[in-house]
Order: sequence, then structure tokens, then C-alpha cells
Amino acid sequence: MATALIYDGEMTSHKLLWDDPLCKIEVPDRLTVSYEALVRSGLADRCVSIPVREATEDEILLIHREEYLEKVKKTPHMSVEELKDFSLQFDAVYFHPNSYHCAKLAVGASLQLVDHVMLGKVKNGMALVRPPGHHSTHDAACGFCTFNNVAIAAQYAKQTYGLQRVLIVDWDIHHGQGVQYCFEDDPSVLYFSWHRFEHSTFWPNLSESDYNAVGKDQGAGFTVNVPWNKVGMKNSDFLLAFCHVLMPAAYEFCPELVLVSAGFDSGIGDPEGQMRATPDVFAHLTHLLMNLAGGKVCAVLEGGYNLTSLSQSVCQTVQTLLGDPNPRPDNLDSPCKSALESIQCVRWAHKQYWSCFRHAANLPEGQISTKPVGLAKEEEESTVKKAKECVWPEPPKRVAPLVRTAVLLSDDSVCPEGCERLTSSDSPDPDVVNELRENFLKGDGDREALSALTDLITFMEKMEKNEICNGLAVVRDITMAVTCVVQQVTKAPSNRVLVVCVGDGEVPSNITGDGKTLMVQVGCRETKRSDHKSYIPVCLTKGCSDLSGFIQAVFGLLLPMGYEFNPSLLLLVRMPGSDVCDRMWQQLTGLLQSLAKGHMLVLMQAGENSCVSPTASSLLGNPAPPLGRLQAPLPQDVEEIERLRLKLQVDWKLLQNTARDARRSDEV
Ligand code: Q9C
Ligand code: ZN
Repeated sequence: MATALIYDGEMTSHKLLWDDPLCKIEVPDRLTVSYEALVRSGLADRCVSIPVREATEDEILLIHREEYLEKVKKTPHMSVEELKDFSLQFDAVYFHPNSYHCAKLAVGASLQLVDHVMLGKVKNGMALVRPPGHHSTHDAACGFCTFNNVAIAAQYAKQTYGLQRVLIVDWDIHHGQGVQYCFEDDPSVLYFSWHRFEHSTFWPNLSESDYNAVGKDQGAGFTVNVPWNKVGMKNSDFLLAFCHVLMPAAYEFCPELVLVSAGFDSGIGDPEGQMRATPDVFAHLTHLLMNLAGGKVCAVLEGGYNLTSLSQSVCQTVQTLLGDPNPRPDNLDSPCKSALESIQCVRWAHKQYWSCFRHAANLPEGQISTKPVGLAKEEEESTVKKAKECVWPEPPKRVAPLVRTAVLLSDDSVCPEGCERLTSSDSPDPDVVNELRENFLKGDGDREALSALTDLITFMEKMEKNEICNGLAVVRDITMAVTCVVQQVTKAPSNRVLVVCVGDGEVPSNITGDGKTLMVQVGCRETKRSDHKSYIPVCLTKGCSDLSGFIQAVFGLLLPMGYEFNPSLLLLVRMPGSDVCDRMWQQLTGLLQSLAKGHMLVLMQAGENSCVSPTASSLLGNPAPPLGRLQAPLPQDVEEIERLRLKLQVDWKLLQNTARDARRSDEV
């Protein structure tokens, strides 16, 4: 299924007609450079292009007050002087005679996207729109926004498709207070936003942007604010906010649709945000969301004012929506102390609403939120200039291998649709064959076993050459297969393999401590302890059958460690007799493909044929089916996961989620 791209050059006609230092960054070029970058990279061509339309008045009135709409409706007939006066009654806003038309197109584009996704005409998509939306409230334009595109889209989706749960992820660097106000008492919309806050000295200087604004009445717990109290947040800080805050809550919420307020002013070089997220991180943020809601993700452009950063980040987002393998998340620093403090506060503020946070740590000492609401601080001209001049390497081209998913199955089983059967090499390297025979078959001549191992090696080689993205191998002896793959992959000096074993059973014991292999076993029933730094058993009371515990382990341990380890290959092993259900298995398979450029080999035991086709489906990039609303994880599992996290965070900095875990060297 396709990815939608919605764009219309008409939306570039909205522009500033007078001098206004506050508004001058919101330029038409934001749209054209983004679109042109998509065209130049060939991504636009791969998307289904959907025409924009004007939103109807009724649609605008889903969120906005009639009085406000009537006022905006008059703007096309105003003179420049009148437009200027009209704009002045709002905070950081300008109107142009064509603004009303563009604002209707921006809403209409968002609704077109929702319709196409909800009706299954496309899998997901992005709408490039201007003016943006997330600051506008029911009766006011604000912060470059006229109508609240995403809020209207959420309300429209609820009404038109009878949705009961919509997730809005606002990764723009400003707080989408307009969206928050719309849904603060509505438990059917979970609103997540991170934003530059600096103890409310940053625009829009609202106390309700802080972590303790959690929603009201019925909607308590359904507003999740992550306030950044310092500038310069990096990839690791943003990824941690997803792993330790958004994702656990989102899985517990189980949305039927994900809307993204996709602002790229959190990206490096942005004069407003002053943050340092590189374009590739948006690929990861996008990917993490793509297994929610059966993959129904609609991204709608909000901010983003460094044209280079913006267009690169838009490309990363769209390419991920298209299903291409993610770039490797290189050079993740330790999260900074201030970010950890914020994450700790949000988790604490939400512990009574979400069972995934029930055992979250207390507020950090020396409470950080009690500072008085500050006055708007004038941004120094020099820092803005510095951000604009900031340089970073252009993200390397992401090349999708010709073969997405190859399978290694016994000859009598059918090849799942869309996959390619791996053809064994006719003349395997005799040295390799001899080595395998010596190492694994003790010199005896079991031909079948030998050719299974040579096939695995061929598989690895093709993946390494990027001829194949991922694959699935059904093997007779899983322990032997794991050992063989690990041995083969780690031969190359720069390779690293993350082995994720799902289910009970003995795992290969020859994992060396050279740092090239990391093995995590999730779900083993009997509590195992390991002093081996490279083997980490995560033992859950009910094995793999408890979804909540499993998800907690995935976002609390597995993914952060995976990101930090940054493997070149992911080996996902389904232990024989594991009681993991298809849905959980598909979620895991989907999520882990964010690592290792999507190079994942799934190993399963011959005889477990029923899971071949669900696995193949996930490897092919189909979104996993939702897990349903999750119950609270078992307290003893939460304790076990927390025990591990505390022990491991000494070596794995991305496992930190409280201020006292912090120790990034740049902090004092
Ligand atoms: N010194 C969006 O990104 N800045 N809007 C106000 C601060 C307004 C941002 C002045 C920023 C609005 C969609
Ligand atoms: Zn913004």
C-alpha cells in the first residue's frame, strides 16, 4: 500500500507583506524547498499525489468559533494596512489577502490525508501545508497559525469514522497549546508534545506547557507535555522522550489513528528551536510510530525554519513512511541531565494515569517546576545567527536493497507472497564449508545440516552487500544457527550483532565479551541472572504471554540498548515453544527494524510453520496489528525490569530516565 503526499504550490501565496521580525521566518520557500527536495530525491514520485481541497466552513467550525471564522473571512478584502492592523490583535501572526484561502487548503489537505488513510486508499502519508496550525485556538490565530489543521483533522476523524482513540504527536519544538486546549478534557485524544520551555521563559510562555499540565476532568492523563528547559537537545534526548514517555503510553492507549504535528524546528540549525536533532532522527521518530494504529500515520507540516534542515528532515520522514530501511542512528550521546529531569517529571506526573508509569521515580530533588513564570526573554541576535550557520553533514542516501525479504525454508513449504526464496550457492567456498564442518558438525558429513549452514552464510553475505534487506530462516537446530551466524558476522572488524531471543530455552553460551555481540533474551520464565555483560536475560513471570510486561521491556530496555549498541545486524530468534502471540511478535519484528538499517534475520525452529507468514508480513514492512488496550504489567515484572535498568544504566546511557542517572560530561 502506498504513501500519500499532499502538496499544492497555491499555499505559497500566503506571505508577509510588511516588516515584522517576529514573523519573517515563516516564508513560502519552506514549502517549495521541502517539496523540491522530495522531487529531487525521487521520493515524491514514489508517493501517491493527492489533490488538496478547501475545507468547508462546517469543518472549520469543528474546532473554531463562528465569530473567529467570520473575522478571518473578511481578510481577503482588506488592504495591506487593514491586514496589518488585523494581524496585530494576535500573537506572532500575519495575514495576506490569500491567507484565508491557503488556511482552508491547509485544513482541507489534512482532511484529505485522513480520508485516504482511513479509507485504506493509502497506508500513511504527509501533507505539506502553510499556514501551520497547532498554535491557533478556537477564537484566535497565533504563532503563524490560522486554523488548527491537526485539531480539526482529529475531530473530523472521530466524527466521520467513529474513532474512539486518536493520538496526536507534536514533535514541533513549540508547544501546540491550541491543540492542547481543544482536547484537554477529552479522553479520546491523547496529545503528546515536547517543546522548548526554559522554565516558561520561551514563547508562548505558558505555565500550562509544563509537565504538570496533564489534562482536565475526563481528559486527565491525556495531555502529555515534555518541557525542554535547555536548548541544544540532541538525538538521544529526543529518542529517550519517545522510548521512556511517549511510546509506553501510546501502546497503552492503543490509538486507531496517529496524527503528527510534524514541525521540524526541533531540528539542528533551526533559529527558533536552537536544538540539535539531526535529520535522520526524524526517520526514527516516524518509524517508532508506524506500528501503532495498524500503521495509520498522517504527518502534517507545522514549523521548521532552517530551510536545509527542514527539507532534509521532511525527506527522512517521507522516506520512512514509504518503508525504506532507516539510517543507522549513529553517534548517540548520553542524554543530558536537563532532558532526564524533564523525562522524570513527566513520568512522575502521569504515574496515576498510565500503568506503564505506575512505578516511575519521584520528582527530582530541588523541584524544577516551581520557578515563577518568567517574562519573554529576547533571543539574542547572535544565537539565532549561530543556529543558522550551524553545519552538519548531509544525510547519506538511504538505499533500499532490491530484495526486501528473502526466506530460507525447507523445499516443501511455500514461499510467502512478496518474499524471495534464497537460492543456495552452487559452489560454496570450500574453506567456509570446511570451517563449518569442523566447528559445527564435528567433522561428520550430515549433508543437509551442512547446506543449511552454508545457506545461512550466503544469506549473511548478501545482507552485508546490501542485496537483501532482511530475511527469515527456518532451521532445524536453532542454537547451532545462532552460533554460526554470530561467528560469521563478527568476523568483520566493524560488525556488531544484536541477538534478541524471544522465549525460554538455552541460548548459545559462546557469546564472547568482545563487545561485538549483545544478546538479550526476553520472556524467559525462570529467573536467570547473568553477570555476563553481553548476555542479558529479561525474565517475565508469564514468559512472553503478558503483553504489557513485554512492551515495558521493549521500550524500557531493549530499544534504548539497541539504539546505543547500534548493531550492523539484528538477529531475532524465536525460541522453540515460545508462547509469544503473533501480534506481539509482529510488533517486535516491526519495531526492531529501526536498527541496523533494517538488516534483520529472523530464525525459527522447523515445525513452527504457523508463524512464518505473520513474520514475513512484518519483514515486508506491513504494519503490525494493534495489541489492544494494555492492562497494567505485573508488579514483579516492573520490578525486574527496573532492577535491570538500574544495573545496566551504568553501561548503557540510553537506559537512563531520571536526573540522578545523568552523567553526560558536558553537564556540571
Ligand atoms: N521570540 C510554529 O512553529 N515566535 N510557530 C514568537 C518569540 C513565534 C512558531 C517570538 C513562533 C511561532 C508553527
Ligand atoms: Zn514550531
